[in-house]
Amino acid sequence: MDADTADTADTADSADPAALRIDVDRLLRRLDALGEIGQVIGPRGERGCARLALTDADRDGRDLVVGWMRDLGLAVSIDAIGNVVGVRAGDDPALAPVMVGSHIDTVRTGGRFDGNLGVLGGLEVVETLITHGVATRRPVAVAFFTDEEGARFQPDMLGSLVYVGGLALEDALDVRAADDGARLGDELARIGYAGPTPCPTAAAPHAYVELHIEQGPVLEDAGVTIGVVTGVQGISWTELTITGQSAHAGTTPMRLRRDPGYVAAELTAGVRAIARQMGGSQVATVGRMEFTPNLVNVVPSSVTMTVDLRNTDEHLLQQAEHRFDTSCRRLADDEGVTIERRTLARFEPVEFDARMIDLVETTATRLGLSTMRMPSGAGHDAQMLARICPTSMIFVPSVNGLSHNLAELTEATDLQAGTDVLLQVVLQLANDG
Ligand code: HGY
Ligand code: MN
Ligand code: MN
Repeated sequence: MDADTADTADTADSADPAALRIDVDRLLRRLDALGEIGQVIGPRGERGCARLALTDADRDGRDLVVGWMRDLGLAVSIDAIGNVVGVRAGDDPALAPVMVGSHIDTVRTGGRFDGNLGVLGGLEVVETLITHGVATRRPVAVAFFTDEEGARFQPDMLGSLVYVGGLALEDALDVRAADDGARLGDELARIGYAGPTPCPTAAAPHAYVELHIEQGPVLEDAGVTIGVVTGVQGISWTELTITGQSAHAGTTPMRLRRDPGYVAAELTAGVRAIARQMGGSQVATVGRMEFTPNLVNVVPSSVTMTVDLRNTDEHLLQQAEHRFDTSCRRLADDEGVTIERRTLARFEPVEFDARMIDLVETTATRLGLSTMRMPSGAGHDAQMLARICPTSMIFVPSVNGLSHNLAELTEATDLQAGTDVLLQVVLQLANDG
């Protein structure tokens, strides 16, 4: 148990559960301790994180969180894709648990809150219940899922997708890393997290609630504390390999070139034009681009790039994909290059359970917090858990709307508010029938 907890444990009282509040200083201490693993200091002193999935830093972060779970007396299980679940027993062990959680892997230029808040906020909820001697009918489970980010191994939300049966375990274990080609299953074994618990999960949770930073500017702009998340937008990730003709940069007339670098540039500008023309929630991103041979005086032989398209509406997302596909064909014909495409991730938009959305909203309102309903622009493990149990999310504001950025920050008052909402939602779910 956390040092502070030890001296309060024997003052456990059965305070009115509705009046319980979490200890935000204890939560901040854990966020800081986890944030120091894989810490990256930015040029202006920003404290970010680089804990790409299944790296040594991910292993060290996992070990730290599993240690905290065990210190709290949770029953810890690790499944065959490396998902970790710590369970606090309820009065009735036959009842399915209420699950909270998220992920602790990060992107390469990540922050200390993305994912980590949902996991450590869950541990804070459990520790608050323990220190106040508050029992629950149902068990309460705190989970972190493998490779939510999909930055190294695609697709994203890979661990929770396997957990709910959306991706076969063997196929997931054979995924190759985008950076060094390592096999996911080998990396999982190397860091010691190829667990014995079978997946997909044999039993669905009673409900799943994920506390997460918004990662955008909406709540901050509106001056609202709690985002009541209604669902997650659709995601379409594609990797393109554009192959042309490598040639001398000085001697090759423009009319004789078959330049994949030019096509990559046109496609990059093209996806932005698609998003601008479609408007609404359509977003488009080219996040990765690699030239071969990547030399100043050589027309490239090939370019590998990724395209991330998202929309809250499936039909519109398909429309964006179709527009992009049309521009690929036209440019390939015009420039005389070939374009191979590989789908890295494709998830339709997800709507969360209406009662769970209401529960988050009424609970936050009861706590006197401002709320607004909103879809999630980012992908989350919750969109996978929604396939097997009633699910919702709680958002708290991101300062300057930044995430996947070393400057990612959420104020302590908002961490307190969001985790208090999580605590009260868990208490209601863990004691319902
Ligand atoms: O890409 C996403 O939305 C998430 O961060 N994996
Ligand atoms: Mn996240
Ligand atoms: Mn993320």
